[in-house]
Amino acid sequence: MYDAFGAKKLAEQRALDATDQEIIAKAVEDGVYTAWDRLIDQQPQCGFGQLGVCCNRCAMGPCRIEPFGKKPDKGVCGANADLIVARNLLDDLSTGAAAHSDHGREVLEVLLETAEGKSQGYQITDEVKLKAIAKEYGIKTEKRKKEEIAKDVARILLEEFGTLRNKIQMAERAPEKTKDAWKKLGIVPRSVDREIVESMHRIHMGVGADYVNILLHAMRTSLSDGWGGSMMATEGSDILFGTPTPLRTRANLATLKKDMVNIVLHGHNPILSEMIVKAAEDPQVKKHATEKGAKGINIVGMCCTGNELLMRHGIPIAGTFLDQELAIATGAVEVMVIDYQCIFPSIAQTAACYHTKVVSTSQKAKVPGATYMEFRPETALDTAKEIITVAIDNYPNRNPGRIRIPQKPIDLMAGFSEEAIRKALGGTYKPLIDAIVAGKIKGAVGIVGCNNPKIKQDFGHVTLAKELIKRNILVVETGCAAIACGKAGLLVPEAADLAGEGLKSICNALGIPPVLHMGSCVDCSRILMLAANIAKELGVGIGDLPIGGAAPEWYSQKAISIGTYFVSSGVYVVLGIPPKIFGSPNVTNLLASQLTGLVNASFAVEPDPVKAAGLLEAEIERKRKALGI
Ligand code: SF4
Ligand code: MSK
Repeated sequence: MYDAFGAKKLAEQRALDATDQEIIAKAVEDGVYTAWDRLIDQQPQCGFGQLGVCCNRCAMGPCRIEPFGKKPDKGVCGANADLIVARNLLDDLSTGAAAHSDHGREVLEVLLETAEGKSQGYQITDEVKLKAIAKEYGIKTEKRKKEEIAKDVARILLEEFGTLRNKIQMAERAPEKTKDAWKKLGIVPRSVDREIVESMHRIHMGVGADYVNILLHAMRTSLSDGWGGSMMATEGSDILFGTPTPLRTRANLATLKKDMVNIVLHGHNPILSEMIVKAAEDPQVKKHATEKGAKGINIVGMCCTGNELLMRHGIPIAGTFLDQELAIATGAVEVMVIDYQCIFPSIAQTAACYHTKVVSTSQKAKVPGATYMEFRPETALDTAKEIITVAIDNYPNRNPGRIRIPQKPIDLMAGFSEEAIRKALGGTYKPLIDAIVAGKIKGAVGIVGCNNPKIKQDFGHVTLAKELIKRNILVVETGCAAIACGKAGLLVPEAADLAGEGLKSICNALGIPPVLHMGSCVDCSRILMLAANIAKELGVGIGDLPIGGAAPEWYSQKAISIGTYFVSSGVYVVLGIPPKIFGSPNVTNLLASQLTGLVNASFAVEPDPVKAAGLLEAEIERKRKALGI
């Protein structure tokens, strides 16, 4: 047990943000068992697992390979370290690609049901995007109602998950040179489900034994996510809920309100969270809240469903992945609504320490101890109102003595979709390209991904972003990385004062922050489109651009897929947490070095964010030199 002083010290080690530190200390004093405590209890973590050389794939195992040339050097089936590491990596990557893509499929299913008039509460919001995608797919738009067009668009996109079309049309958006590299390597993605199912087949015992061939399929599967499932999630969500445009909002745990019914929306898919936001506007629902003694309903986001709401409606965001338990530990959350991905399986046990109720909503993601309220498009708005009612009825159950809400939310600017960035530049990327050519901006880096309790919360994201902008490198972000930098005050135009002179002058001229929030994890597809459109304007491949990517605090299998589709598309990626590949020097060498000759990009691992900034800057300089600028 820690006294107040010890709890404060521990909190300072665990998180960068002052509001997080305050609530970590409270959680420690309250005796709440969080991810940081569970990590300590897991020490020492298995060395074979960390190196990726354990295999539990079949009933002849589990097997493990001695990494330093000792016996056993093969599993019972004869698999060596290269194969075991490559198969494990493909397994993880395919899990991540599946998670993104299944989310995308659900968005498209709702789009279809909306077009057919079968859903409740949804509508087609961005008709311009709907028609642009229809055109891309050869769907007639003249003299047709938007619902008719949407029906065809949803159906044709859903077909890209299956195998009949055998082609992902959206991957055609990549520049010719990038696609040529994919063709040469035989990694053009054919369909979302096909690549993922084939991954599962390939990693079965006795199928693939060649690690190179397995890794090539990993690249293809990741491309089916980035240029397929994730991109469809983004585009489908934009059609339904609107394409984001710049707006102002606030972040951190201080967005929770003392005298209001607090509802935290946690997970990934906007099809749920959008309806809760809509239902909270209902006058009857609002009246109910005041009858229970609250001043109103306060909805805040968390993780990527929070990012979706923040990007489109400016709903405040309470925090990142590692804030989910902290939000509950404020003692002020009536309900945490969850859909799926990045939700701690023990979240309901954390909630049981306070009055908070966890409401799970997806058939795919039931959680012991949570109240299950199934969310279906046909009854979406009714269910959303019922969920809010649960929260309101729980408000009087608060224990005032256990509530602590930090004082100061931080302002931020978000909503930088690819379309919004282009518009801010005057409809063309020329001003940005000119600034890059002139050296005012050296290049750009996408910082993405999660928190991981192995790293002080947000330290990797924030330190790296600050280092890069100081070096005149524009930063674009998604996921928890963007929330972290929002909490740290980097997502406001005034943060340009922290940037180098060149970047600062551009940001001041455009009134934008030096770190741009581009959305949720699936919205990494927006970064792909940004890179693709700039490359096309220049007549080069994505691999030629002076850009990079980083995931300083990643934990998720989805991040493996994201990192791999960036590298496969030509973007050098630095990881702050080592992937589980170091048990195979061959796999490591291929990913960290040989890929450069194939896609002009590779992976690097650098836990120190200042050194990571140096690596990214060196890569940007290499590409600038090759472009002759
Ligand atoms: Fe062991 Fe091979 Fe089975 Fe893996 S697939 S558990 S290495 S026997
Ligand atoms: S929520 S995948 S912790 S970014 Fe997308 Fe954050 Fe990573 Fe989940």
